[in-house]
Amino acid sequence: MRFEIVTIFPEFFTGFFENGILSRALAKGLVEIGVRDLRSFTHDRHRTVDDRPFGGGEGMVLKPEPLAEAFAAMGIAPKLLIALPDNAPTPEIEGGVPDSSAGSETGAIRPHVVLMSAQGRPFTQAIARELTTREHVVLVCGRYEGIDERINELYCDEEISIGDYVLSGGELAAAVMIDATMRLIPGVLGNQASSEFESFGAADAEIATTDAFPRSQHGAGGLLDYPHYTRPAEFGGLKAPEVLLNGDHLQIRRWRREQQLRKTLAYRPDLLEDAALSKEDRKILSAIRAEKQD
Ligand code: 6GU
Repeated sequence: MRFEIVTIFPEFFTGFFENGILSRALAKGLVEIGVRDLRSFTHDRHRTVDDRPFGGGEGMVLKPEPLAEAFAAMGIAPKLLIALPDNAPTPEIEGGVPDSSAGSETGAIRPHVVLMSAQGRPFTQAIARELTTREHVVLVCGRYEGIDERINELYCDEEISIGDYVLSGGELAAAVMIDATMRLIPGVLGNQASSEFESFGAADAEIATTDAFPRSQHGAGGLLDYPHYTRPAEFGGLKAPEVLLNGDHLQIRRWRREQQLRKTLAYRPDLLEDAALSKEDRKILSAIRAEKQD
């Protein structure tokens, strides 16, 4: 899978590639990342990428021409905005932007173009999973007040936000999306199970109550993860929970499931609505809720 980042801060990503899991994925060739410096697509002395907003107001807006040139350099033509009859000839595009069939002639798939913006649809684990089905994803990092909306209309397939807060630019958001997505690519994590079983992973509510084989982790079922402990058994005057030390794997699974339910109820009760909950889970939840009423 290939990610292509369009940014005015290419140096922002340097350290990010050296991150353990990502650097190994890059070395193994499972992930490729390209960074495009938006300023290299300017032609004036000051390498101008922004301009004042039409209609007035605060801040600056990324101007369309350097972005359009960056897309052209990646072989991405503007989408056709007008629905044409099947037999209609390909229209000429004003301004001489390259032909949109460039990709299909070489058999290449059009990259999936994502605009990083606080106005986008909220990024989730499900979107990360969806992105892993794409061969080539382009992430456009906005800066200042945003980018000229015509670039969004002409080139972008979707607009994604990483949460309800305002960042100074899309770079951090792009890094977050790449991190969350690349770890779901088969072969990237040493233990493929760990991506499925942590918070927001695959649903598997029943496993917590089955007494099948001992397992180190169980299905999260759309819940938050349980707390983890390692040696020493006592630290800072606090003991690791006894149940984790006694080797009874069924008891351990039950304890972990209960912790997941407790944590989710406390921090993200909204997740319980769509979570795959067993009868046993619902019993545990009622008990936790009853405790609180005492
Ligand atoms: Cl993707 N960009 C910016 N500028 N702010 C954000 C964001 C993205 N996601 C949340 N806040």
